Amino acid sequence: EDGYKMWLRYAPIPTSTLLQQYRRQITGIIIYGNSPTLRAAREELNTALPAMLQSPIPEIKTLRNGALIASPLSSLPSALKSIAIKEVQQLDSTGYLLLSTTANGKQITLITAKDDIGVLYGVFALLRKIQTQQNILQLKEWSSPKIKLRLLNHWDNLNRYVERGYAGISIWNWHTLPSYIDQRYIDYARFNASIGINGTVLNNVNANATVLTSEWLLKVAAIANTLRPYGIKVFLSARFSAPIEIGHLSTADPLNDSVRAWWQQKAKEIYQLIPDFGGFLVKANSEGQPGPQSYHRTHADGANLLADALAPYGGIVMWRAFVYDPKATDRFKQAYEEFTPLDGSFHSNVMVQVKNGPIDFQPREPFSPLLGAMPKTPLLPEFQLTQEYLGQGTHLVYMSPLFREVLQSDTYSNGPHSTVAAIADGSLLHHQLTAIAGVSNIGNERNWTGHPFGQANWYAFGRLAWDHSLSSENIGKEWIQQTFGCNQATDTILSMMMGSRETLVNYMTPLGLHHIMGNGHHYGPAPWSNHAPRADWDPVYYHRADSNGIGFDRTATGSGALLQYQPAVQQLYADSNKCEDKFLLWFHHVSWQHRMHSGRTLWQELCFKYNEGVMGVRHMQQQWNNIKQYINQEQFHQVSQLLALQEQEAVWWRDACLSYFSTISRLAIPVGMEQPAHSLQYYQQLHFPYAPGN
Ligand code: BDP
Repeated sequence: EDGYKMWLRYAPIPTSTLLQQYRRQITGIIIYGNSPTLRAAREELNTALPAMLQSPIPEIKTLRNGALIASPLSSLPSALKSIAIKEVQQLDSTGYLLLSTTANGKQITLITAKDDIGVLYGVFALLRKIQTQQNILQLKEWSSPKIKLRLLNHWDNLNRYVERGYAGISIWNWHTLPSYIDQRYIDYARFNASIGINGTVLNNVNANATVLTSEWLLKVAAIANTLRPYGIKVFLSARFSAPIEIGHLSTADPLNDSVRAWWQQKAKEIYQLIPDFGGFLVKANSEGQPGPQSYHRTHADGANLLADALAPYGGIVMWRAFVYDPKATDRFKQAYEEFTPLDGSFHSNVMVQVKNGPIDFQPREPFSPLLGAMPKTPLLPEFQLTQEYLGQGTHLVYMSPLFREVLQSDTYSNGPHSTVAAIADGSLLHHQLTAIAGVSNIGNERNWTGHPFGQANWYAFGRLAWDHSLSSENIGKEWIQQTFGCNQATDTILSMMMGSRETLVNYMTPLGLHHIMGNGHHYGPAPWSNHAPRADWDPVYYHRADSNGIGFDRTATGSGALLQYQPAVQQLYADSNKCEDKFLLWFHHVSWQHRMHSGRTLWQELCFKYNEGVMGVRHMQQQWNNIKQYINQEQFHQVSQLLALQEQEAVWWRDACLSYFSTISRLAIPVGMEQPAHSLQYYQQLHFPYAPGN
């Protein structure tokens, strides 16, 4: 029990009437067909069922009571086909149907779909039910994914260092590829398929062109071959200047004929090796990355160049909108300003990939105003699973509530109910290309994600990408039961998880504070920091605390960023007396004496929230201790140590931030609240030589 198996542990069902029921319900397996995907389905059933039911479940040839049939509709014998055809017709090409039914007088369970991959998804759905000890007697359930491309983005460098990775080095061992296929690649594919993830970008957006050389493409092809049976397509981050770096051209100008020919030839080479290659992800003219603007061309010129090269093969370009310029007055506004004028000029196989918030994956951000502002362009929201700004490798934070908060946000871009989710799934504007991306938190640590609870964020992202209407509670419960077993600890763990994101917001950046962490490594508090190479990397740029008050005025009287939203959204935030506390300092510079909804002054509320955050972590520690008997020793100890560290770090955040803000507000931390153990100078002098950098 070292966490390697994650949510696919397939632990024995404890002896009970339920176990007897499962054993009656599933007595043998029939799979019609023999593709690599169906073989993966068969293998999963052969591993999982005997382990959970503690009895052999043979493969059988003829129907009998308890037969479990897993096959695409087209391969089913006609009697079975006619039972399922109506429901299967309602599925998309990758959805699945689970059905308890009778055929030839026998009670059977049928998993079917239009395609083999749907069968694999159905197998995982059934196994999830058994792992979470649900009744499988009267199954009649069908499900299709709401979003077509459900992607992980690895920020993995070719030397295996993972940018913002807190779980060891990259799982892609480029050195031993293509000859050696690590079992981890197969297990990675299984975990992803079990939650419906169907695409992965293998390398960092701060890209190295080497991955596009012929030698490296063989390695990429070996990974693609391994993931393919599990329905996962491979994508690459493409470096815009690759024609210069590996093509030996003198330019990467998107309108240059030799450059165009180079990319076309490169696409042809890739598709010869990887016929189902997904396409390119590109970070251009951002944080030092090359891009079309270096040639006085637009992002659309750049994206279309690559899109044209990929189009003959069905590939797509995901062009990132994460751009900002050190000279601008408010970084918040920049992606919108740069991209909205380009709406309508991207070719049809381009998507624009937009981070969930306008700045950068903060513990809480309002949704990016770009989401909803480019109706002619399919937009794909990007979330960050790796906890760059959420405690990195040491804090327990369940991020599903963050994902859901953004997905459920109403942009009003096409009237009410224009949620971010409706943009992502294409239902709002009827785009055919739909996608969602999560920056991976995976590394080569034994348990994949470093912090054992990091697994829950990978899990939740996949489940929401499949169906964004699922609740964080239900997803969390599924994950807990599969990971820790079904026992009396479930509710306690769920309660820890459900409160954890708000707890972190409170001890790091309450009331709408943002970007007040240490420069570069982004670890730990540094609200005083004011001499980064660029002003928009400095905390003081974001909190703007002075003797009068604190916060960034983004209303019409300030930077005007709020005006990028639809009027209905503006109304929510425009008035500092009505704006929800949690977004207040995102949009307003308010006096330290500002009256909050609680009746406290802003200063008091800030102190209160920071304290609440620390108390929240202490509460999680107590909760964890209370369930010791239900958790295996190794994991219990691991999480206990991490929670202790989280408590220390929460105290550090609170004390460092309040010490600093109190020198600016000239107000004392209220008597009765825990006081900082050290002086402000102490916190300012702390250095973090071991914090993972960028
Ligand atoms: C920021 C990270 C940086 C990434 C960048 C990006 O600090 O390491 O390269 O985003 O998304 O969050 O490209």
